[in-house]
Amino acid sequence: MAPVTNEGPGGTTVHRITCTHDCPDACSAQVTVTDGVAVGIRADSTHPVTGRHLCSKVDRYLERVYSPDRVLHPLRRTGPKGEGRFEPVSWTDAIDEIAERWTAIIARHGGEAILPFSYLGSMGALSAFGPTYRLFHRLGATQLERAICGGQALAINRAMTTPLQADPELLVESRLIVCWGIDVVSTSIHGWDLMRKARKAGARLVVVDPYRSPTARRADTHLALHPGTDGALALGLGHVIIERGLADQAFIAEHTTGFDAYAAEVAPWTPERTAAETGLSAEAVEELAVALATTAPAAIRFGVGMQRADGAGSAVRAIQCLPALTGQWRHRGGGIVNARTMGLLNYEKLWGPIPPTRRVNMIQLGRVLTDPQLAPPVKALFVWNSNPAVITADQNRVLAGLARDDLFTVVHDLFVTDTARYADLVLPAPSMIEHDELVGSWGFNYVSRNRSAIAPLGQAKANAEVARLLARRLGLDEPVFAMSDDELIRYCLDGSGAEAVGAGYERLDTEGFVRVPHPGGDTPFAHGGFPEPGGRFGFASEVFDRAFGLGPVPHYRPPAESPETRPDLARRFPLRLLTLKRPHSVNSSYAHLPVLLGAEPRTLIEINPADAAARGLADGDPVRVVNDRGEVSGFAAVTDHVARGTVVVPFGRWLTDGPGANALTADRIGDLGGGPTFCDALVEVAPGTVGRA
Ligand SMILES: Nc1nc2c(c(=O)[nH]1)N[C@H]1C(S)=C(S)[C@@H](COP(=O)(O)OP(=O)(O)OC[C@H]3O[C@@H](n4cnc5c(=O)[nH]c(N)nc54)[C@H](O)[C@@H]3O)O[C@H]1N2
Ligand SMILES: Nc1nc2c(c(=O)[nH]1)N[C@H]1C(S)=C(S)[C@@H](COP(=O)(O)OP(=O)(O)OC[C@H]3O[C@@H](n4cnc5c(=O)[nH]c(N)nc54)[C@H](O)[C@@H]3O)O[C@H]1N2
Ligand SMILES: [Mo]
Repeated sequence: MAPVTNEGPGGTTVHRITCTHDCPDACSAQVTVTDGVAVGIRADSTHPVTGRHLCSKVDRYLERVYSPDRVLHPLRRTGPKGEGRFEPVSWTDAIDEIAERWTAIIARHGGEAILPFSYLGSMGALSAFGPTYRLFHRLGATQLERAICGGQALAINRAMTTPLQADPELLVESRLIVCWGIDVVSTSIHGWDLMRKARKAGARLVVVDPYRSPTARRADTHLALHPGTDGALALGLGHVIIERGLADQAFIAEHTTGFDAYAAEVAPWTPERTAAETGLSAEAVEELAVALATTAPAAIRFGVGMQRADGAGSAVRAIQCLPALTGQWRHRGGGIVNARTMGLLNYEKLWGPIPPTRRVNMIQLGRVLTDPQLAPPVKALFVWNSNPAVITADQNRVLAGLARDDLFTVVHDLFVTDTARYADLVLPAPSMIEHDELVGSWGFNYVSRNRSAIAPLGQAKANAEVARLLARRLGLDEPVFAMSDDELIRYCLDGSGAEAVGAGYERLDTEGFVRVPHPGGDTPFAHGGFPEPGGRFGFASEVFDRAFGLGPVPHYRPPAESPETRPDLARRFPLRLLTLKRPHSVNSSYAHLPVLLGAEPRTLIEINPADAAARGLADGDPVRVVNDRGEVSGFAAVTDHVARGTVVVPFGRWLTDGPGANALTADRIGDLGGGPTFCDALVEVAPGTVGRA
């Protein structure tokens, strides 16, 4: 089916749209439009991954599109920052004001006084990585390090150049699937469909997760380790596999280097020591090790969830050692599956040359905005595709920064988010069905092209259009700023990796989405071909050492804040914090809409029965979660889904209920790749006062 078909009388049309939410599934949906109004959305079952259903959010996407809260024209602040009082202003005036303020700031403080801040509110090529990047490159603005989401694995894959990944769709052939720090049932429901198929054919599912997540509840085995101790588990598994003579000696000899150094590293990680560090039993560690070595094909699907602790990068590398040790790369459906880079599209062409300006990590926005020593100071903030007031670390510091009267803040969004409430100007953005896009997928091997199904609501303008308007007003005359969306899509695809594998402009325009071959085929590393010298996997990897300076062999790096590593802190804050995504929202998107608020009207703090009893707390009691960084109010949900000593705070709620999960998180950067430590923090739970939450 072409992206648009006429469906009979009454001017009804059906449009194929690939979802641009920040999600691995990148689903294909059909939007029915009558008289210019979208009246229905359903799964496009011709898409092999999407199949017959959408997720609970996109099923109700039209509530988002036509929400009474949509920003429909530019707004200028009339009250104090944070209060959210605005008046309408024209696009011309808004663009003029931005250009004048930026020009003055650049003249006085230099381009680095401007900070662009974005993430993946839309993961479309034009919206996320498009001409907006180029605009800020041209202005010599400060650069943003965007490592907030799985930055550790991305950095390792970048250093190695070829990611260590099997085709995710081959998981249906696996006999053993280990979901390691991923809650597929909530965060990749179509990935879960594949796992269900595998299980129907007899596969076993093991989940490694400190929380009994919806996925863990459905697993054959759930290993509830302490947060941030994944590296110890991975080394402990290696220990047992070697100790029991279960390593694939032929694969190791032919396709790897540095085995002896790795064997020496894992030698002290006996099942007992691993158990002591992770909180698991020695038997559980031994059992999983034997299963990984003796079941074929076995695949480890590791997620972003395990990349929120100080040692997560080292843990990822230790996990990467396991399929090389067991020779699982020999088999279709064996090895590792994780987030992929959307590298088939020529985003770099859109960005243009990157100037040698300073870089700041988005995780440290609060620190950057409030640091009196920073030279030059950040005087202008431009936010698109993101809601930093909610999603980045150390929320109280972020809010203090956003409240600065001398900071000129512009927020481009569909809604007046918590961040937008602090903006001087708010610009209206379109939903994913209101503009053209080129969409990669970070979960599966697909490339898609969207044509808008309906006209933008009100005066909404897409990110690329805002970049064009600003560039024109600022006198930047590069060809990219003169290209229409369609021309940008063509430009991005011309000579791209996508085009080389058959997903060129014409075909994408006709077919909507194209499945592209998995790099390296069905068994990319069965015969070596690893992205290291000699095509051999480096148990002791010079590439890894050179990139990160952590030594060639993965070491265990414990959590930065745990009762063991910070006994001083644990005397006041004895509980380990998990800040978890919600099944019915995408990060902070939907958190103000009935989709989420219907499912979770209140902030629920999940706590183990023993921990609740020790604090005199009963289910439903008002509680406060506290540490030195902040405080979150909510209601106790007493449940054995969380282990004793751990507490769960929901991530993504808006400030309507008071501070959210990130009021408790540290802006500490983890061991490599600039990754976050959102699930590496100590807290205490205390009785709260009724009312607020
Ligand atoms: N419904 C929904 N879907 C989403 C999103 C959403 O917000 N809602 N967000 C999207 C985005 S941006 C992303 S990155 C993906 C993320 O999707 P996932 O990769 O599934 O990551 P999370 O949901 O953050 O966490 C998954 C699990 O990791 C566990 N975890 C936390 N810390 C640790 C640890 O130290 N070790 C281990 N082993 N496990 C740990 C958590 O308890 C949680 O159950 O989902 C995407 N899809
Ligand atoms: N404590 C804690 N913090 C976390 C996490 C966690 O698990 N725990 N997860 C982290 C992860 S993995 C991620 S990816 C980040 C997510 O952080 P963000 O990417 O900031 O995610 P959202 O909160 O969904 O904000 C996206 C915003 O973009 C807007 N938007 C959507 N489409 C468009 C568009 O076309 N144009 C414009 N201009 N705006 C648009 C949406 O309305 C929304 O307000 O959060 C991170 N923060
Ligand atoms: Mo993410």
